Amino acid sequence: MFPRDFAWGAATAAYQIEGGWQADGKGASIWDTFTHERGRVFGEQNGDEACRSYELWENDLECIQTLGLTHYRLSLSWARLLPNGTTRHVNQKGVAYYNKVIDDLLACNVSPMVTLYHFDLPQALQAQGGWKSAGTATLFDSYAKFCFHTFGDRVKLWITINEPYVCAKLGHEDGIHAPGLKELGTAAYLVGHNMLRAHTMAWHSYDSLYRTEQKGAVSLAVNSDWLEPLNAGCTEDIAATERLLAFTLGWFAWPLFVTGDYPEIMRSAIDAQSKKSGCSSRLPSFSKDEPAILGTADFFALNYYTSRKVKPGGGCGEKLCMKSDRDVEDVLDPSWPICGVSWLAVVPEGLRKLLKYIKDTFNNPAVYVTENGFSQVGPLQTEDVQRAQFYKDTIAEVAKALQEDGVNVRGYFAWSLLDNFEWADGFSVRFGLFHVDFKDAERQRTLYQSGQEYAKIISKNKCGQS
Ligand code: GBH
Repeated sequence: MFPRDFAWGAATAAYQIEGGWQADGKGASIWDTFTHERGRVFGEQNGDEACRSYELWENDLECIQTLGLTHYRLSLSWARLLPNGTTRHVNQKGVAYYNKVIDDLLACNVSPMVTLYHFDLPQALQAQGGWKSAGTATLFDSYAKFCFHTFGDRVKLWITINEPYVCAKLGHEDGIHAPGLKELGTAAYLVGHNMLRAHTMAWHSYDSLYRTEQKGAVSLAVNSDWLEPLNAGCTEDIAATERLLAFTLGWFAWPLFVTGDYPEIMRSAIDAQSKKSGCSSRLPSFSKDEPAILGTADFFALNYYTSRKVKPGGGCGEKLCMKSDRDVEDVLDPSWPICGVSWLAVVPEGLRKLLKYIKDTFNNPAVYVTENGFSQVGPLQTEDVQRAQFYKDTIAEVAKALQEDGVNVRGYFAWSLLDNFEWADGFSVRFGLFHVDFKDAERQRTLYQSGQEYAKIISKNKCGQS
């Protein structure tokens, strides 16, 4: 059903699994700071220890082998490598840790896909303005070059930034992710802009300094729901759906794949709201003096979890905010089952539709589904029948996208290898293919039924059979 070289993966992120938050000279990140403040995370939990993957990496490697993965997507902790965020001081213990991870993977015939940034900015850089500051993009570029130089002989698939949408909106508008800012209608756009600039600089660095020798590929991972008008025949709902798509997927994918600039729908909505309030546009512009952004993604990296129906609505009183710029409300279809978190309606066919949309809108790029998963709540219950079914159904939709819609899908990464620190939900929400016992000092990992199911799917397809 799948091509021979299809990437079968699972994904994790440094802060969610590693622990060792102060081990061997690691610097603090904004998630260390955020989780140590009261009232930020469910049950006042934090990732100080998490799955303890910093000490127990070899157990993770066993999990990876049990599943038969061909690829493993991990993220590097910027502050573990560069404790103050800059290359002036390199933490060699951190370098050694990731060298071992990468070498062990390759020794087991597993290809690493490496994310440079998955939400965990070094605290030292937050103190200088964080992602609101243009200088952070330049420092990210130096960090990226350091990583290409250090690990790029062995890593061929790179993600610069994971989900800039989430960093920008949840971190700087909603305040529910680190750094916990609620600066309505301004900071998120600035953060998104600097993240795009950071990505672009890093891609150009790779292209000019490393690509010829290392022969890898670099992209940025966008998250997007599949969106449909609440009433298929209603013009207002159709327009609202287009607006929300522009403000989520389009915000980052349009500049990278279509025009080198933000979607027109997004720009004009923000401009109009800004003008009403007598201020200049809150959406920054790309400068002609900077490296071009169009074409700086070597593949399309998509994190898909769920779907929504859309209609006009929103706003936040008199204030300017992203809600009033977007003027949309998204709702769940009552027929969609919900799993362990309220936002995750189970809609496997949404992935197929979104993949087709990406093919048509972004000029048929190579696509990796870099995250997709299903959450469970509660205690050890390794018979996670629903999730096993979810993976079967979702992968069947990916197969249809490949075969019937001709989407150039190159790989699929389940989120996540392990139950882990689920950001504001702490350890209460479990996304793993392996259960992790967080009460156990050894953090015992136990295969869920869904993990078994995924392993079966992989082994059936790996050899290009069936
Ligand atoms: C991914 O984001 C992350 O990359 C990953 O680290 C995380 O573990 C995984 O999801 C599972 O959550 O709380 O109602 O405001 C997926 C995109 C966008 C999904 C924000 C959750 C929050 C909805 N996420 N959304 S709400």
